[in-house]
Amino acid sequence: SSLENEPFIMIDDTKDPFSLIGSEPEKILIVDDAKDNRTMLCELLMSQRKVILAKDGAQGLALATKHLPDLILLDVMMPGITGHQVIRSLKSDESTMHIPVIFISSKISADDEKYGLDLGAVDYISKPFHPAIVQARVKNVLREQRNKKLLEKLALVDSLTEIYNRRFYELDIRKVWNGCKRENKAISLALLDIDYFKSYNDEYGHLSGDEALRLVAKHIKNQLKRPHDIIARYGGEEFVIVLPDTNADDAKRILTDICQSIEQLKIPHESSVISHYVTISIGGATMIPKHEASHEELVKIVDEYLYQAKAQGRNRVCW
Ligand code: GH3
Ligand code: MG
Ligand code: MG
Ligand code: MG
Repeated sequence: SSLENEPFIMIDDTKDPFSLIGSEPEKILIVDDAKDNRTMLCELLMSQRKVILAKDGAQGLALATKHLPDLILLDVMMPGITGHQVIRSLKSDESTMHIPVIFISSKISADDEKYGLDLGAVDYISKPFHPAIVQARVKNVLREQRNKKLLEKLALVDSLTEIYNRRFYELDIRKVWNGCKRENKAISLALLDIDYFKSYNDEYGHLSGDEALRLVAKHIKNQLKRPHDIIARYGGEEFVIVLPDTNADDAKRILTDICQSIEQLKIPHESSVISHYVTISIGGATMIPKHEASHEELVKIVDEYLYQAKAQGRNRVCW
């Protein structure tokens, strides 16, 4: 069924990687041991969506983990693993626990339905099913799911610069830290601060300051090529860069390039003491995470190096 007539928040989703509403068709996994049911449900739901079919619980679980669908339509009575066991398994796995599940079953007593909802299903459809009811309920759940994803992304993106925000950084650094600790890999971190930005605002006005912040953020983001390297807005005119699995030499080269390229952007800054253009100072450090250390200690070191970069004249990387 068409999604075109639905009321929906309009967001410009051309600004990758934060295309806030995915343009990919939604994926629905149908798990039912009766072939006729699978065929009918597939025909009902396939318009503008991708439908994946599983003929029993085991296959359902495997396909759910592999495809991470946006919705699962789950039969209850199946030979082997029942629908109840399938949903328990889905809800106990971090990667699948957030996928909404709708039961579709001929077990239709109030107790059956309550049991299914208690297991974490978002809805319960009785068999024999009415085609229009299946379509309407699926549409509702998918809409909720889209809105939820949209809000989750909005919560992690800085609205001015459209790079990640501090909250995303806090989540990301924990994951990266633990990952590098497990694999005994180095992690490099950097704090970046725009030089004499207060006087930039004084000279050109706050709106121009905002524009300069956007330009600098976008430029740095474009220079980070590997998918796991991230830049986030740390505070006012400060940014943080996380480079997982990156040794000190590589990190120094990347950050030196970034520092130089900002001055080469030639954003006029006539009241800067050290240049005619906007420049940044960077503090950086590399660590192999150890049991006793935390990522906060790395931040502390990096912050001291940033202070040194400022003290030594700005527009430089200190290590
Ligand atoms: P330094 O070289 O020592 O970093 O000097 P600075 O002037 O950049 O340092 P300071 O921390 O004193 O000033 C930071 C300025 O950044 C002050 C604040 O007005 C400006 N700023 C922070 N966030 C924003 C923002 O979102 N938009 C604009 N336009 N300015 C901002
Ligand atoms: Mg069945
Ligand atoms: Mg600052
Ligand atoms: Mg500054």
